[in-house]
Amino acid sequence: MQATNAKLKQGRGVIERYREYLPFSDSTPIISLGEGNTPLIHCAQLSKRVGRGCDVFVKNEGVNPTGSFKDRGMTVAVSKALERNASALVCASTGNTSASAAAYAARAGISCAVILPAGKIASGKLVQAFAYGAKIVAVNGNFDDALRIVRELGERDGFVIVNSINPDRIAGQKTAAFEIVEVLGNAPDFHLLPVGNAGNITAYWAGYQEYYARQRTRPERQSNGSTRLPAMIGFQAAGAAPIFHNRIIENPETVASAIRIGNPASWKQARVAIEESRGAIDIVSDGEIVVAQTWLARHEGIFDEPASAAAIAGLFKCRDSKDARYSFKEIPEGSRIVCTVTGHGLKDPDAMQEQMEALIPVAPVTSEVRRLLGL
Ligand code: AN7
Repeated sequence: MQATNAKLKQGRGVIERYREYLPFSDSTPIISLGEGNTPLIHCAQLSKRVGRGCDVFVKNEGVNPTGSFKDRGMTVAVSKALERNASALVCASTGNTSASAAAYAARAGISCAVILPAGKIASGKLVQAFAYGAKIVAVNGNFDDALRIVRELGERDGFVIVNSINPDRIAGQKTAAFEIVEVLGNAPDFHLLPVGNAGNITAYWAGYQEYYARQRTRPERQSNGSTRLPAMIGFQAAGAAPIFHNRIIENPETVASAIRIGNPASWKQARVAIEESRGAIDIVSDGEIVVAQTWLARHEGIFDEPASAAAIAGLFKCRDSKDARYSFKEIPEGSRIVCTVTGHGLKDPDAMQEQMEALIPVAPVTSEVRRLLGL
């Protein structure tokens, strides 16, 4: 059965690859879609833009099975839910958590209820929740209202919350940091990522710390070890920046609907990650986000969703702006920088609506086409 074994290996997800770092016993069922093992892409144009011989890498989480980093946490949360005989999942979401929860619930053969802020979910993500057969409730409120309701619904019998307040989600998501250390041979000097509910920055920091601790206690495991810890630099959208401003934002607003969150669940843990790593939390405007999204697609061939582009906009800010909380002007020569692209650009096609509408068809005549191409 060699062919079968090869196939099984190819589809291995984060639980099979990192079981010893996860809360799993031999009898825990595994619900996986082959998530993780995403490319860490060296970006020549981004590196040039930063200068000083720095190398910038993008960890492209947009190529996960449902198109975002949430799948890493969901495979663990749903597998653990099954171990506890759960019959239903529930989550609040700005879109990606619900897409991922719905897919893994379908795979596990259990039901999934998703509570969404009405009119604020990117169309690609809403399509996914419908496709995977979730029970969908839209509330006239924002994500923070939806999460409050989910908490109030509570962990009733057979019912598991799969937002990042569930520690199994964080445990799964920390595997992205492991993969980065393995590819680079060490942790990077800086790690930039968007911050919404602040679960991911918490998870990455946990992952980097865990590999660092292992290296110190078990140095024979060179290939898995890291001898440094990165500075964690998180970016919020300017209109949805509770951690940056150190206060709850009642009516968060941003084009990056995934991070339109005013009261993050992992606020304290994010603060700890930023302080312990000597990193920073900063803001980027919607305008900067849109520019960065287009720039990355056109210069590196990586199409990310607006929330993810906040990290790229943040990189530009660190490089170019006097107002940056963290300046890359004095960055040590040859530093390694990783930016996480958290979700795929196809999730949010509405962002390109205007350009798509401007496409007026012409007669199928070569001379017409030539004229439009300016040839
Ligand atoms: C693409 O789906 O909160 O700071 O409900 O979808 O860990 O919340 C999504 C968040 C960044 C922020 N990038 O991560 C949800 C949700 C993308 C996202 C974030 C989200 P966290």
